[in-house]
Amino acid sequence: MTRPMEDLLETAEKIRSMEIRGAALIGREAASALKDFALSLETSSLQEFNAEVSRAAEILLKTRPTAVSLSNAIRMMMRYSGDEVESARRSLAENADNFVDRSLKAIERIGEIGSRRIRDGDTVLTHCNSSVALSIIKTAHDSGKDIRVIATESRPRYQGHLTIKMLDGWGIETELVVDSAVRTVINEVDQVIVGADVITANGSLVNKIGTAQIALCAHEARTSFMVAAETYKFSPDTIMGELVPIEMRAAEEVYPEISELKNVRVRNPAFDVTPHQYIDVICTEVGAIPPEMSYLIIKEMLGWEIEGRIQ
Ligand code: RI2
Repeated sequence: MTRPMEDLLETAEKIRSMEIRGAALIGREAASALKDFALSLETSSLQEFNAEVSRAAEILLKTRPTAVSLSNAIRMMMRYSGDEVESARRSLAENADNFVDRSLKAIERIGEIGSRRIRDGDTVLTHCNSSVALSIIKTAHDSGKDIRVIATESRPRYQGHLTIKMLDGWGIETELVVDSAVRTVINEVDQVIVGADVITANGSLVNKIGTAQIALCAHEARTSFMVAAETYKFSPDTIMGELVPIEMRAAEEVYPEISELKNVRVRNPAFDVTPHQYIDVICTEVGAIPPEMSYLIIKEMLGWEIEGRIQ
């Protein structure tokens, strides 16, 4: 196996095992991995270059089936052009750099836009570990607002532990709760803020398992529910009628000794779907929008992806 392929497989494995995780980071790391692969590929045949890059893109795409940031990033990479290997390499590398740049700027911008919706003295509840939701929380804190955060553990992978360490580092008062305590604390909460793995054409949210239950609680308690999502988290495939595949992960993540039990199975879906009726606003880098506007975001921001596919 060639060195470029070994390196790419190593990144793919880190994404699969969640050593690299979080939808935005997955997209950026996949873009960088594909760029490094293309830059170090030893060939002067454009046909071979195209075939090898496509093969590498397929490997990355299969690592996490739900996160649309990954497929949108790869599709943006694969729009490279060039009539010989060197120009194709340069074009792909440029696409990768543009994606990474777009992602980092979007997260900062969403922080600014979303933080305006947080008031001084608010209590915010967040689930899992979303860099984009945390950008909003940190920006509000940095602008001098006195806020308090309630963070869920986010079983089975406990990404909530990452969240509380980050919040602690920023000096934000934080309380950790088990996932099932959300109904107990929701009446103290002013805003729920979560990230997104996918936003569908009808404005529904696919995010870490447990998000839909939190949204239901928030709806019942009349608590505002805000989603932080860059435009590359919106799914062009859903305009074409495709359903979002929900990743099922290993039983051992939930119950490590499962092999000792003969009559028990574990079901471990990584994500769930929150209906758009439970979402007050989606903060994107192009503005805070109602979920019902998702179709337009897909058409305007990712329209190239569906061009030619709508008959
Ligand atoms: P950012 C994560 O998925 C969580 O579901 C989180 O809400 C979402 O990605 C978005 O994260 P996982 O990789 O892109 O932990 O906002 O399964 O960082």
